[in-house]
Amino acid sequence: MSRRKISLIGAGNIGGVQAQLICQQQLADVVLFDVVEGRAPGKALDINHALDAWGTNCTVVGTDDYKDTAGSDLYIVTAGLPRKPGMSRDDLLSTNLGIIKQVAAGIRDNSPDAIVIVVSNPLDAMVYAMKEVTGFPKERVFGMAGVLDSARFKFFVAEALGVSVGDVVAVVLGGHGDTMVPLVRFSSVNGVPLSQLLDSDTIAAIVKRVQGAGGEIVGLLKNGSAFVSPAVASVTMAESVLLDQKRVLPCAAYLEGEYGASGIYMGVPVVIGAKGVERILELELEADEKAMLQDSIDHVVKLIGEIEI
Ligand code: A3D
Repeated sequence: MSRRKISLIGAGNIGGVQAQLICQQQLADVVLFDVVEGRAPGKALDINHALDAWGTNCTVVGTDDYKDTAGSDLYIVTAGLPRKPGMSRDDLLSTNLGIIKQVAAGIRDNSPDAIVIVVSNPLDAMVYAMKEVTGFPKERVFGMAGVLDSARFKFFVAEALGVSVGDVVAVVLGGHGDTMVPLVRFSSVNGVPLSQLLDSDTIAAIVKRVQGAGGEIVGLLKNGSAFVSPAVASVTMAESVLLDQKRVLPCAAYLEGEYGASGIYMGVPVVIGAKGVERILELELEADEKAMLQDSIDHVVKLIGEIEI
């Protein structure tokens, strides 16, 4: 059986780490694409020189030609600008929309059967634009945000309690922005509810920090945004597709009535397998959780309303 093929559109900070992880995990051969001359071939060559030490046979090719991505099983898209200190993700809308439209056309014309995971911000709007321009079915176009947001939630809980991060279960719903909804009631340490382990002020402080964690890193780095954890989160989703793992992961999925939203992308728990988003899981929410989620829905609806395809 020949190896699978993943194309990474954007060979910046996140794209470079994704290529490295995919090779190290022997998931697929990688095509790394970027518009900046030399960036993708340079990173590809560098990673290929580590293959021997990693004992892997998967290789990376760097290119600026979409034809080299033809026949890919899966694309992960990070093309676009990251935030600078003081910017919100929404400030990237018009610049990144133009880029995503180009990328979507390249994918549609070269790999009409591919699955696409979008990472570029503002996430919920960019993944919507990707679906509109490719015309791909909703199952095959989805976004990475919730896996990262819940990983951040898990880390802050583990840190506060001095327990293994692997024992923390944390659920985050909603758009990928300041209105995201960390769901404390569904979060636990191996089944023990957070409310039995932490006082309400500490939980509230953690929730706030999760909502602002991306901005906290932008403020510290001053020149770019988080890139290792977004790469890991998106490769986790890609792995669930390629190995048909049926993992239950929070992803930006296209909603048609679920959670009271229609015609938008937003973070919800889904089953990810070989067909992409195979099922959306609907949680029964209480009134205060519904109100927070509605805020997030309203925000995403407004953002998507600003898009012209
Ligand atoms: P960066 O290191 O700047 O890489 C982006 C790459 O995109 C650069 O190499 C550009 O040359 C390339 N690019 C620009 N235009 C095009 C184009 N038309 N076609 C192909 N490539 C192009 O940024 P990064 O890797 O740190 O972040 C990439 C994106 O991910 C940004 O929009 C971030 O805001 C976003 N991001 C999202 C999350 C989520 O959780 C959703 C987390 C972190 C970053």
